[in-house]
This record gives sequence, structure tokens and C-alpha cells, in this order.
Amino acid sequence: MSKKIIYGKPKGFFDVYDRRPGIKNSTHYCPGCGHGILHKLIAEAVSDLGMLDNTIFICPVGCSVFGYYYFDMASISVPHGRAPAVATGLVRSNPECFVISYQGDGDLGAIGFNEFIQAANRGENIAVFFVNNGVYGMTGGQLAPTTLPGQKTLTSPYGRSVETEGYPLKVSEMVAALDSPVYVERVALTSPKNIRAGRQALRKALTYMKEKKGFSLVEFLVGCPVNLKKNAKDTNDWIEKDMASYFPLKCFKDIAAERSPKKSVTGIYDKEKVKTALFEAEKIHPFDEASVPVPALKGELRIKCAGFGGQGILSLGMLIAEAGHLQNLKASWLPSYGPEMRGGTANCSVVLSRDSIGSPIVKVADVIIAMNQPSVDRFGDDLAEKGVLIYDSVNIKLSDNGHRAYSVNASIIAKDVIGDVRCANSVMLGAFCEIFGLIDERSFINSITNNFQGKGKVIELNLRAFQEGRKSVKTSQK
Ligand SMILES: Cc1ncc(C[n+]2csc(CCOP(=O)(O)OP(=O)(O)O)c2C)c(N)n1
Ligand code: SF4
Repeated sequence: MSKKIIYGKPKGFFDVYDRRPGIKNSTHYCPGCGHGILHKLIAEAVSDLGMLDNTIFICPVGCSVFGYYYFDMASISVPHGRAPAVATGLVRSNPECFVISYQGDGDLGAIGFNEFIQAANRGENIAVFFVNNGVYGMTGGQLAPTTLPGQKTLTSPYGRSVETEGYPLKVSEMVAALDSPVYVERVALTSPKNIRAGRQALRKALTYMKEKKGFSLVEFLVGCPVNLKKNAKDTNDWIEKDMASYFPLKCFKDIAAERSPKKSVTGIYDKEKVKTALFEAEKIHPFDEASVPVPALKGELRIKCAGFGGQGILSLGMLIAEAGHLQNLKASWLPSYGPEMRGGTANCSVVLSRDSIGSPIVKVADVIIAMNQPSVDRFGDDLAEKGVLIYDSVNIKLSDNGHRAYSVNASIIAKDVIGDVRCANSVMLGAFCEIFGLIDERSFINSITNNFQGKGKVIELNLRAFQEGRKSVKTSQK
């Protein structure tokens, strides 16, 4: 391992930061910030180790979100806390690439902790560089999982209380306790001596990754002088005295020599099956699109389907969205999962539009299709002024609410006429088709057929239920 200290810009950095608006020759970090030092160590190591062309640097959310301004290597920006998940995907789909998961203490220790610890436990062949500056730097210095007891931050103005916030998270110690990781070390980027140790630790982690030995973690104690409200020197003193006494600088684990290189995990899938599936998907659109009349739709039609879990509410929304899609409309479907899936209320949002859909969330609904009383109670007030309520009159008793309301005897029709109460959602689908006339009957039929692919009897029952729903509307308008 080279011990030569490189002055000037390392090869792993771009010569000029062209992507950076404003000044093109300096980083955006505050003076004394640990990110700058660590970036430099990474840039020189990746280049020295000959890994520049196949390393992917993950820019997390946090002050280092703009890492891609600087590194002359592949980089990818990911949502907050998701670096280990993305790293896993990258390295598993292309085992020849090396992935640096670069994460702050908020990113790794808070929002992304589960993903991080699971990746560590799986022993993914990635190097995680954990930047522990004890605060959420980017957002102005809020309390982080690693904030020290008594440390004042924006959100702990009287100091971190271990009574209410608990003790700081000792990430390296936790990871070292797992069997899979091969290398775990904590360093501090303060004095030249400490920075040299950090430089070696980082190179060791990269080397193990290159040798495919598995998961390595290096935790860097660094400064965020701006949020600590200290100058750079006092910040370094504080790290060495206070931070390092809580988070001791040491190598917790280094067992790479005992491990053989990890074997690549390759996806097991049958290319022919994928091709067939894609081909079949094309057949889902069997008619000539140009020949299907699309009635005028101004703006978006925003629909909320709601009922009990088990009434096929999510399928109902999906059938509408799919039918709209078959009709050449833009369609979104957003299910609401959670405890509602078991016996409580279930709901989903569907948006149909001629143009791009802004948001799939339906807050104010043009149409509510309600299949039980709690749904009306919960979503009734969300109906737009000229909105339409379509409801299952078997389960819902409605006092006049001034909206246009269509009652459908869905559950009774499904039970008595079709012989299966589970088809009540298709009765409601038929009602929706009849009331709006927006989507061609053929699209609904195709939607049902596609949805229950291969289940001839179920398709037949639901198509009958759909037609019964259409019929019922003609006679049941309020
Ligand atoms: C999903 C999500 N939640 C919250 C935020 C707000 N946010 C931006 S950066 C940040 C914390 C960053 O702190 P840390 O990971 O310690 O990095 P630092 O800025 O200190 O380098 C938070 C909470 C966000 N961008 N996205
Ligand atoms: S706020 Fe803190 S972590 Fe962010 S750039 Fe400034 S010193 Fe660095």
C-alpha cells in the first residue's frame, strides 16, 4: 500500500468541476468540513488502486449529495438512506463493478439504518464509508443518532438527553458483532497522523472489495464546524477529546484473510420466458387503438375506491386503471396498504387523464366508489363539489348529502344473481362504466380478462357481474 501523500488534485477528481454551477475549481463544502478531506482520500485511492473505471460512487442525501460534481468515476444519486439497497442492486447485477456507499450519520444511522444493517449482514461486496459528524449537516445541524450526550444541536438546544433520545448509536461496534462483515474500523480525520490512518483504512476497505472479500465499513469521525459553531481547530480538538472518547478509534474487525472471494450471485431467470411475457403483454392490446373512440375528457378524472379489505377494492381500482390504459388514456393506480388489508377499510386512488398525470394521490375525488359505510364516513368529505358517489346500497345507508349519488345493489346482485358475493366489485365496475361512458365496454372486458388470465370460470362470473352492474344503474339512479 502506497504511503506517498499526494498534493494537488488527485487523479480521481475531475480537473475542472464543470457540472458545478458557479466556481468550477473548488468544492461546495464549508471550510474545515470533513467531507472535503475524505473526498480527496477516496479520489487518490480509487485511482492508485486502478479502480477508477469500474467504481461507482453513491452520492447520498446530505451535504455530500453533490459528490458527482467532483469524482471522475461513475456516480449515482439515491434517495435518503437508500445507498446500501442501490449498492446491492448494482453489485449483484454487475459483480465486476465496485460500489462505494458513502453515507452520513443521518442517512446511515437514522432513515437508512435497516437497509444498511441488512446489507452488512448479507455481506454484500461493497465498501461503506460512514461520515460521522454528529449532526444532520445539510439541513442545519439537527440531532443525529450519533450526537453525543449533552451535545447541543438545533433540535436539542439543551443538549442531548439520554433519557429521551437514548445513547448515541455505536454503528461500528454493532456491525463488528455481525458474522458477515470482513472489516470494520473507526478513524478520525483530524491530525495528519489520524488522516494517514484514515487513508490506510479506506485503502484497505477498497482493496478487500477489489478482492471480493465482502462487506467493509470505515467510520470516519469528521467535523462540521459550521453546525458545531466552532472553528476548524476547535472542532478537531473536540473530535479527538469528546467524540473519540465515546466512539473509540480502533479496528474492530479485520478477517478478510480468512475469507475466500465471494461468488457472484447471478439472476436465475429464463430469457425465453421473459420474451414470451413481453410478447403476451403486447397481446393485451388486441384492438386497433385508433379505432377506439375516446370521449372527451377534460383534465383528469380522479377516483377513490374504498371498502372492506377482501371486497376486491384494489382490484376494482386496477381494473378501472387498466381499462383506461387500454383506452389510450394515461392511468395511475395507487393502493393503500397497511393494517387496512386485514378486515378494516382498504382503498386505492385511480387517476385517468389524457395528459401526463401530476400526482397519483387522490385527495379531492371526482368519483368515489364506496363499498362500505366506513368508506363513506372517511372519504365522503373528499368528494369534489360536482363529484359523483357510487355506492353499494346493501352496505351503505346514505342521508342526502347534495352530491350526485348512484346506489347499486352490488352485494345482493353478486350474491343472488351471479352466485358469488366476491363479484360485487365487478358489479360496481359495470356501474362505473355505465355512469361515465368514458371508457369503451371492450376495454373493460379486456381489463377483466387480462386481470384473471387463465381462470375461465372467474372471468365468466366477473363479466356477467359487470354487465349486471351496467343494467342496474339504468334503473337505480337516485
Ligand atoms: C426522505 C427524506 N427525508 C428527509 C430529508 C431531509 N434531509 C436532507 S439531508 C438530511 C440529513 C443529512 O444528514 P447526514 O446524513 O448526517 O449528512 P450530512 O449532511 O451531515 O453530511 C435530511 C434529514 C430528505 N432529503 N429526504
Ligand atoms: S454543513 Fe457541515 S457537513 Fe455540511 S458542508 Fe458544511 S461543514 Fe460540511
